[in-house]
Amino acid sequence: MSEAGGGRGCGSPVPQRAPWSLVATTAALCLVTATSVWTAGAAPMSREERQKLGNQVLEMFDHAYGNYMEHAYPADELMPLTCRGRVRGQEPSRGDVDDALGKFSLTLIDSLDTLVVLNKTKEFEDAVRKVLTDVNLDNDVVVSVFETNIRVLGGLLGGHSLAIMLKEKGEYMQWYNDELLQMAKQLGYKLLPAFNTTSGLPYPRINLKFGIRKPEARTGTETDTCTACAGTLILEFAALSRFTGATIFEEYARKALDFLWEKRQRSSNLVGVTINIHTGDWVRKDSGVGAGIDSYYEYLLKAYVLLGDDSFLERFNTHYDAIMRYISQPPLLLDVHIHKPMLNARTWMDALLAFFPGLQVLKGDIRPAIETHEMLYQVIKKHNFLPEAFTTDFRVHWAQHPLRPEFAESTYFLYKATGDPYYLEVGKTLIENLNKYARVPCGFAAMKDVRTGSHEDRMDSFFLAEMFKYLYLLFADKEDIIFDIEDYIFTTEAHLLPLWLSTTNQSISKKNTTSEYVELDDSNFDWTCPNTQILFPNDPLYAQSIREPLKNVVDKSCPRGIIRVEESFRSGAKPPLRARDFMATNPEHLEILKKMGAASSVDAEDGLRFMQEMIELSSQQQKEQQLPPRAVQIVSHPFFGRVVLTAGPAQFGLDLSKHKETRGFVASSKPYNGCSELTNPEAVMGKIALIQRGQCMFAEKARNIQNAGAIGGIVIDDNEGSSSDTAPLFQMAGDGKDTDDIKIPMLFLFSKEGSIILDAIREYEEVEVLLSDKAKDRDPEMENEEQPFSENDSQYQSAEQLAPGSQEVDLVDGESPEENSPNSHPEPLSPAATDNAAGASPSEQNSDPTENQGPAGLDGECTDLDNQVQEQSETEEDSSPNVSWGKKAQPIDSILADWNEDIEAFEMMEKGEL
Ligand code: DMJ
Repeated sequence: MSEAGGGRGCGSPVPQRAPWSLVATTAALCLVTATSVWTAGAAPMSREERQKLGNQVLEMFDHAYGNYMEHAYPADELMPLTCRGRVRGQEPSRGDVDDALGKFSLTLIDSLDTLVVLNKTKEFEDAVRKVLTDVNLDNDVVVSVFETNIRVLGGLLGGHSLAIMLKEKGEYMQWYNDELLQMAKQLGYKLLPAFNTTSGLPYPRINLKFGIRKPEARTGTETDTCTACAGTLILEFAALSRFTGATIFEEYARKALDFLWEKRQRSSNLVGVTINIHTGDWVRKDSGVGAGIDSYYEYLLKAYVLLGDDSFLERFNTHYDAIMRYISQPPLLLDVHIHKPMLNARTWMDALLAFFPGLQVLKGDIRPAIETHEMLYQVIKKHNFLPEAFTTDFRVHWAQHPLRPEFAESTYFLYKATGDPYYLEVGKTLIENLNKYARVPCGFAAMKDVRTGSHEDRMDSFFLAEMFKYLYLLFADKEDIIFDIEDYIFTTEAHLLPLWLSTTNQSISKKNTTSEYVELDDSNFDWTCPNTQILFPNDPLYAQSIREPLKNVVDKSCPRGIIRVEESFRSGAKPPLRARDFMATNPEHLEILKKMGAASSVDAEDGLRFMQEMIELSSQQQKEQQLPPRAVQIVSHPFFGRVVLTAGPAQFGLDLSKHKETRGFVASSKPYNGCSELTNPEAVMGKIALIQRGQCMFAEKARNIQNAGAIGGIVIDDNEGSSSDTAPLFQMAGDGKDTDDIKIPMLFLFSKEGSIILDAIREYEEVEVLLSDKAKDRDPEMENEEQPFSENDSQYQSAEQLAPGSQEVDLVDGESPEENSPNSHPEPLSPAATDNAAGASPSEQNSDPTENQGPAGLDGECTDLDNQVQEQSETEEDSSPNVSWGKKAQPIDSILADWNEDIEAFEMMEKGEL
């Protein structure tokens, strides 16, 4: 660890040497690596196996980076399903997420220092040359200031940091003359106009060519920004100032941080998610450690580490204390209101908070880090990836997963802190899941839906900037890396900045900032640099002993909104009534309800939370009455099941969630719209028919292809350019008549996904697909299945077996086909019924035998299949006459409207407090 100069090391004077050796700020100033021999718990991993896993990471990186360079560069990102570059303006807009794309070869810049960490020095040299010759930072494009800072400015600075390191070593980069730094400076100046506000908080977006406000800039009218957006600049901006001597960058970033600190809610010491950049009013007053705030906290602590300024540590510690008091409900981290911090603001958590255990390690607070990490790992084991959001009882709330690196980051830091080989096993699982579920022939594809295993045509640059670094470093020994990583600090995008910056151009740090220098007392260093011998008192099983009680927290306990449960029990009081437990027929519940808002402030808080939960529950129930998405998996050569397309379900035909998947070759029907008797029955017989959307009802198309002998149907949207990336899930409704005669499964693909199949037919002629509720594992077996399945194969459904009305189905025990028909339900399923009826697919339930020890009911309940937020039901040409979704929610609507009024009143009251 480099502690020379102003960069702070451990505040604690306690020596922390043998049997631990210090690991530098890359992991934590106060971190330790265990060297002792493990006597129990996870078995130690041999050097050989670690090397094997490290090599696997290298191979995976080559697959991702190689495909980007071959098929996408100079575009910002790779689209791994269609194997081309994502160029902004040429693809349908995805909203804010596109603001990271500035036509500046984002993925290349974000990958620069990863190449060096992964020992690909030659490739790094080539990549730097490409950046210098090809990248233009002066494009007429509106970009996010935050994303451009962490990915591009950070990428250039990380590249520069390692370029000068290599040059000094004397072999590579001898020609390098600070060109990346010059580019970084140019970009820094381009971002500065964003800070032209009275508060000093930056505008969220800027036009790279025209800046802010000018009419041609097409930005500058925004009033709000997120806290992380304004508070995640100091590392890159200070590094830029200190590398170049141009003080202005560090000054601006400090001013923004000073303003946020001034605006913290003074009684709770928390910050909200979004803030008005002109008035400084909190716009969203909920507060957590995930989306919108995350890296603000990260940068306070790391700014202290990099710059050695005690005021940053004081701020961090003040916030951390508040986080641990209100937000941390181990193993959960739940958002609260900044003015009423005992009041939960949500009943779900987002995936971005997975970085927090890593930050807690840096802080030196290991126990809660281990607990939260363990909880997250159990969620991952259920769904293979961390869904973007999940509820307090571990149901999927938002089902996407864009290959985020936060969990790998925390895993790496926890391994460095504890030396527990358990974390190596966790890393191994992450590698396996990425290869098994996200790897496609042209890179790695984000998960569109972790429940179905379907993909999105997206590989974000942070996947290369962060994921591969943390995974590689997890398994690497010191000698596997060509420089001493302990001399650097990771930015939020995992770019490397050298610690020696702390002593360079130091004088600028105090200029023009409003914060006063604070002499810290000892309490600020509590937990910061724990004596590791106290943390792990001669007990190599320390981490395991913390994980043990949480072993089945996700699978077994199914906590139903663990909110202040601990406190209630501690004080002997009854736990508050939760909305989802409420029964209108229960007199005790009615009594509690009456009391809410009337008596003490605690009752009032309970009442308000109850109302909010009721509203959330009601809208959730309405969403849950929609059918979940389905998957179309291309299983023939050269896809071998690796490409999984998100498909819309049908409210008629075979329900794939209850029956075995349908597998078959595809054939286009004639006429293509499938609106009349097919003229090519011999071509679709025993196959999955492709039909174009439009001109008649979906049910009519289904009947026509079924009569021609098709075993399934895929309706492809006729609206050119439509895609599941941008459109909400589409559900095909029936025709208002009895559709029980339709026995084959029908799925819907948007035009972009449909064209992936059509292109495959053009190229390979024979294309075989699997229609299911969840993608089948892409195991090596599939790759050996180059030959079509034989007719003896149990999954192969021949035309004879599948004459209309006689197809082979895998029934749920004891149910008749009629009972299984989606149309046989007299009413929409309640959320609980949906869970129990659909449950997890057999493959999920069997994936880990140790996960299935609890009562089946509980397991089923906790397993998920909640529906995604963005869902939609539509009929073909008119509104659906046979759908009565949401009926049950009707009577409560008027109550909810009243409650909404109450909540608004409460919020006005809160404003008064401001
Ligand atoms: C990265 O770009 C950064 O880590 C950022 O701070 C938030 N998360 C994304 C990746 O998930």
